[in-house]
Amino acid sequence: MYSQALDERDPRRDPAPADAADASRVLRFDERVAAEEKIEPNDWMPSAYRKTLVRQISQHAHSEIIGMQPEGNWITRAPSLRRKAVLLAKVQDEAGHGLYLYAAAETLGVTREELVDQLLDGRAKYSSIFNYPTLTWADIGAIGWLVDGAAIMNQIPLCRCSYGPYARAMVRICKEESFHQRQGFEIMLTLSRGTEAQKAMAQDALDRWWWPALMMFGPHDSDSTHSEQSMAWKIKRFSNDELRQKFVDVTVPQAEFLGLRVPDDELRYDETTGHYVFGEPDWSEFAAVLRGEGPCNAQRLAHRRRAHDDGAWVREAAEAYAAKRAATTVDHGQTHGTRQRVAQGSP
Ligand code: FAQ
Repeated sequence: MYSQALDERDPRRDPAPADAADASRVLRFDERVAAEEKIEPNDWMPSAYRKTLVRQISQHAHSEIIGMQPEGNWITRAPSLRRKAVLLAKVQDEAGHGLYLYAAAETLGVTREELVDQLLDGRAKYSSIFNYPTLTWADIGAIGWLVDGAAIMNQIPLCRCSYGPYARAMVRICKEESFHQRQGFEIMLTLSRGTEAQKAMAQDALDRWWWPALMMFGPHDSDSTHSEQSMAWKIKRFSNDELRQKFVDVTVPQAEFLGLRVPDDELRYDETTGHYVFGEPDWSEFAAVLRGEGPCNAQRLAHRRRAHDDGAWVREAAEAYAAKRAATTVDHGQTHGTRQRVAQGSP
């Protein structure tokens, strides 16, 4: 997901030390992580730590931006002005989350352009969940309830991530995500207390979004390439399976409250463990979505590329404006400096 340049050592931040010095830096870094100190952009960090952060944060940022599409699809068709205003604000929040996250990734020495290029040319991953279609209004409820619900479960622990800029971005994002989750649940509650047709629509949305929501947490721990190291570095605080279990434990009673059925024949509450036992997601479907073969992968990327091209004039205008301001500041600075020298009697 990251450029070759980042695979190499960054000589400004990660100089080539002698072996002993390198070992002592790693030791100091590990001690700081163990002591729950935040690692900040100018601190020394192992290049593999930097690399995994760029990978995870940029994948997260791309997910927020691509994640605007399934819900954006319903802004013009929301059933009331109130619903429209709320949905518009939510989709706008997701754009903001993407921007905080790109900014956090940039502190690691990668440019936003580079990250966006990786998304647009298909090298970068984004969350599997956003490759499913939103077929009815109930899907907007299901996304808020289940997708934002899963996102919160995964992201609250990221507020304690060892990398300062990512942790701080997550605090704000999580506050907004909890509003999102509640608005989704409220849509589901309204539908499930409505007519038979509305209740059926809510059930159909739960049927289609349940398993993809469970897949959001990533592969089983035994198949997770990065979990062990990311947990040792305190980037991740819980494993994929632990978070998936927490999500199921919290969400099943909510489905019961809604009077909806979770589409899993193996689901049952285990009195002895105090947890729900649940069935196996279709991991071949997950793998296919990651390979770009999900129902909407092609559509999502095509739309993103089109939006990027359409926005070229905005980026050009912003760059021209920034260059003009920089030139004005230099002129102003020289004039000011000259005046100061005159006042001080210097030539
Ligand atoms: N989709 O070794 P692990 C949201 C990849 S934001 C696609 O377990 P890791 C808000 C993984 O990248 C949703 N790929 O990886 C919203 C790796 O491939 P790589 C996004 C996935 O990083 C709501 C490989 O599989 N949230 O919903 C997925 O330790 C509504 C092996 O996996 C975040 O990004 C997946 N589901 O754990 C927005 C949260 N799962 O890179 C709009 C931050 C795994 O080696 C509307 N990210 N892969 O090629 C994380 O917590 C972690 O990155 C995980 C994956 C848990 C997603």
